[in-house]
Amino acid sequence: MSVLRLSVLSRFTMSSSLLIVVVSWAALGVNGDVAGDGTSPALFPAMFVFGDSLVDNGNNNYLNSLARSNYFPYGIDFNGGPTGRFSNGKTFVDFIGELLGLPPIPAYMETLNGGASILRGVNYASAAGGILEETGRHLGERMSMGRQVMNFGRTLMELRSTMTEEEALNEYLAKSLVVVSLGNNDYINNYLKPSLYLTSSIYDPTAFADILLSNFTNHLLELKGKGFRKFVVGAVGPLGCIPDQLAAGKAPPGECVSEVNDMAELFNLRLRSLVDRLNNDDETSPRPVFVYGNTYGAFVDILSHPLAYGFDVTDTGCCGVGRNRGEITCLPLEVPCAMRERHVFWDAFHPTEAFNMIIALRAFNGSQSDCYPFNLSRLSLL
Ligand SMILES: *[C@@H]1O[C@H](CO)[C@@H](O)[C@H](O)[C@H]1NC(C)=O
Ligand SMILES: *[C@@H]1O[C@H](CO)[C@@H](O)[C@H](O)[C@H]1NC(C)=O
Ligand SMILES: CC(=O)N[C@H]1CO[C@H](CO)[C@@H](O)[C@@H]1O
Repeated sequence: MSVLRLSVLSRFTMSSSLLIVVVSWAALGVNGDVAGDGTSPALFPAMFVFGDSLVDNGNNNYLNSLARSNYFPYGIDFNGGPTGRFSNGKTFVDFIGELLGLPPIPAYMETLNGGASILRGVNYASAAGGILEETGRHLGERMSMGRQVMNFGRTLMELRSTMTEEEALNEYLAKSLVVVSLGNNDYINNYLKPSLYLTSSIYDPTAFADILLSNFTNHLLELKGKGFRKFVVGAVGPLGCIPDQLAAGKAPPGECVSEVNDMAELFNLRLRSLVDRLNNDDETSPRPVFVYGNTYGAFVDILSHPLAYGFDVTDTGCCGVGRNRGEITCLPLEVPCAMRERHVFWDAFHPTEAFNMIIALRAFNGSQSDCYPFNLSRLSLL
């Protein structure tokens, strides 16, 4: 961590406000010595993660799936090499865990049969998985949101046998953080693939966003029903800007595919309203709190002012083949670009570790435009 922190410091010298954030991160003692030993006080007792390849930390290694990344050069900057994370290094959830003072959270598949401790949280995320069951089906096995929530049910049974005092378990669940980051695949591996999926011939973008949100809400309420109270739900990213979409040549040079970004914005506006509705309508006690993580806004900000964040390549993967290095995603043993930390995108679909860290910092201690109605640092105090 300390090496990373130094390189981050020098990278951010152009942006004094970010520099302050990074320095205060260091002051918090978030480094290899403190975080990760599992004994330091954390801001939440545990973190449970539901998501897709942006945050999958190895679940798909155990599935019969084309969406896997447990090979070099994935993990080239990760201590220990390839793990199944779709990045050169850490995911934004890894960084959020560090900022919160939590030890690394195991992948769900690694917790089965007592393989890893579940007490500080579990990550259920699965590459190619989406809100809808069918999403990503052409890539093979994956775990949808519904399946991930079901899998949490299994963890909960185990937690019940560990924490036999009902009150202690209830308090643990109510204080734990739930991170949900899903929906990207319902676009790129469903709605935007009309030759493989029917959704775009049945629904216009508004109706599709409504279907997604209605399913999403049901699953979220299911998690609430199991006792969770603190949720952060991530926006869908500006998918029209990823190398995979740029490689299709549907945008003028130097621009993103605006109709794809419009779809993501439609979804995100509704997601933000959903957060308001869930926060205002719920009278149960303890009152649940939902936070909207505006990864879309942060992403667009970084793509519009890359130099301020230390990036100079915003439209091309660091690893991958063809136009924008986005026609074929990062291949086994492919030699990636040299300046990984100056690239926003690692492969055709996923950002680099350098980018992921900024997103995590903004979720942890960003303003209302990053994290609405407030950031994770505040959420931890409730
Ligand atoms: C969070 O942000 C506020 C306002 O920008 C700043 O004053 C504070 O030091 C930051 N805290 C941490 C822990 O980074
Ligand atoms: C994040 O929330 C904390 C705690 O409420 C607050 O002190 C801080 O200013 C917020 N960060 C920003 C950048 O607004
Ligand atoms: C789990 C869930 O909510 N599934 C629903 C998703 O949306 C479709 C269309 O509205 C419903 O038919 C499913 O039951």
